[in-house]
Amino acid sequence: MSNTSNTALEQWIKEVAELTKPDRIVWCNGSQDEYQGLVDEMLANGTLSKLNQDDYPNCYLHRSDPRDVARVEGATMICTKTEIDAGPNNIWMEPTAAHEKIDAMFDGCMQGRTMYVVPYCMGPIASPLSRCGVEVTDSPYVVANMKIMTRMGQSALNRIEKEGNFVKGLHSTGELDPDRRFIMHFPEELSIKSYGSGYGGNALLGKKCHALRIASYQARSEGWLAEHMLILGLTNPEGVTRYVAAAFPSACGKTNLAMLVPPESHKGWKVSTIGDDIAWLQPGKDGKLYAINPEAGFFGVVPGTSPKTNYNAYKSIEQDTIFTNVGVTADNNPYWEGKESGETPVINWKGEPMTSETDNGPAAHPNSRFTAHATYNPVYSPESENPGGVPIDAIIFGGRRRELAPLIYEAKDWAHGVLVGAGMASETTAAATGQVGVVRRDPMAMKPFCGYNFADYFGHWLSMSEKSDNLPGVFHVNWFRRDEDGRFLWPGFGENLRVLRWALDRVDGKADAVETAIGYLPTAESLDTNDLDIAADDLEAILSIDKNQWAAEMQAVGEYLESYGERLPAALRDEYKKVQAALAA
Ligand code: GTP
Ligand code: SPV
Ligand code: MN
Repeated sequence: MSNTSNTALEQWIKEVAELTKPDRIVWCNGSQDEYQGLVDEMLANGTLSKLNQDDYPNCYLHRSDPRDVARVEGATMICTKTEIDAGPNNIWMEPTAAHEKIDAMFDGCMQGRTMYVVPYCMGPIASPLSRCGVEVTDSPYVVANMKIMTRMGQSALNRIEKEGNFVKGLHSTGELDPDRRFIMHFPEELSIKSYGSGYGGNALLGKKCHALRIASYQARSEGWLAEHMLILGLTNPEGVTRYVAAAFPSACGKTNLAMLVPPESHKGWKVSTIGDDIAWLQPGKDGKLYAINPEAGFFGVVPGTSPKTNYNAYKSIEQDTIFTNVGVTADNNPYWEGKESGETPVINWKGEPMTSETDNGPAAHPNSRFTAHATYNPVYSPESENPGGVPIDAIIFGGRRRELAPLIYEAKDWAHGVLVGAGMASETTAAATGQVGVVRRDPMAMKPFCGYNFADYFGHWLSMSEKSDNLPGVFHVNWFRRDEDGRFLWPGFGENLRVLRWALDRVDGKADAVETAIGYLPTAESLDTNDLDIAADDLEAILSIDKNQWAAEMQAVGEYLESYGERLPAALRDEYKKVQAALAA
């Protein structure tokens, strides 16, 4: 009996089974019973443990292998036929050699295990902007996470059978040996092969592998954008809602901004969440860019989540949540740094005892994550299900910069906005293995996620102005400026609403600005600072630029862009030269 009317899918599953030799094949239907069955199985074999079910109903803890806690950019590859198509921004491997290398690892790797076939849809099932995939995995943890993070199971399979096409993703946790770990992408074949990791971005193939690396490649040829962006709705006291998309690098504030709670001073304002990590944007008939969130859940950074910093995330993870790599209290509640619940951890994320917060810490791994369904967010927007997406009025780029970048500035036009995105830099975080806190170039927050040559990607961004005559305003923000003692100059979190308001007022032509060489900055009066707790000289520092520092920065941006060689669009070169000239004037 066949499991699907799609013969390509049936055939591929047969080939994969012949290679990996599982004991059993399970086609996932996405039901709640199926999810509970997987959870029970993982509770029985120790992959999950129960948290306090009174305080945290249906919440579970997963402790991963301590060597498998983040994305591995050094083992992530783009395997296009020619190296130049992957670009200097990616690690490239020739496709035939890549298949050979990773298939040798997959050979027989599922012996004694179950192979799960997981059809999923990225985006609302009924949306023409959505795309489907099938992930084959031997990890029940991955299946359970995919159930929360995507529209998974029968409804996705139905769409695949109707449409015919899907992205193929093959995954095995293998031996979890860091030396035998590869995340390979074959954009020309619309396929992904991931071996040796169970961690989110490496293993939940619908997310970064499909919705960003493969999708960005498809988007280029089809005229849309697949971006590492949150999408939020901002409703003013008059009840008018506008939509904003924002690209910040990993662990730089997307989830927090997407769920923002307006401060006391902003009664009547409301933020609602469409998405917290990925946006697919496409020009609509009216010339505006429309965005959908391809995901259905949050795979968010746990540490730092408190009722004060991110109340809505805190509420989202009080039930039906999978916690990965957090600590535990004596009451068997999940514990993490910055929870601010007055609790004390007794076991750290590795399962080792702790006698106090500082003994044998941190309690939670800095990249510990929660997996929670989007609808638990108190400010979840039903517009997340709108098949047509939401119209975007502003695109905001941002990074973690202790110096240099002001609180906000506006690009002068679309092409300048592309430069602002392409020139982004940010301090590295625990979301990927490697050193933390080092400033690196991270164009559009897509350095780890663009499935093709960045030079072509910048060209594609520039070309959107030919496809759409009502593009969003483009801005750059920085919540992370610090003084010499490391203190943040800007209070951030809820107060970021003031910055969003300024951006939308600029789009509407309602806010004043100072023109500088790098773009438009708020005047002291145009940014609402009523009831804001900030020292005058701190405010002054984040609302101004240092020309000498910026001349050095633009020199570095120019050198970085020129490293892409002859594929770099001439229009982007013109843009950075214009800014350099303005800084020199
Ligand atoms: P990924 O899921 O990795 O893509 O990350 P993300 O961009 O969604 O990051 P997230 O919102 O989880 O934020 C990561 C860290 O930034 C947390 O430690 C937050 O507390 C911190 N953060 C977020 N917003 C602000 C802010 O406005 N000010 C300051 N100082 N820190 C912030
Ligand atoms: C990120 O690292 O940007 C994340 C987490 O959002 S992961 O899914 O692992 O990519
Ligand atoms: Mn992310």
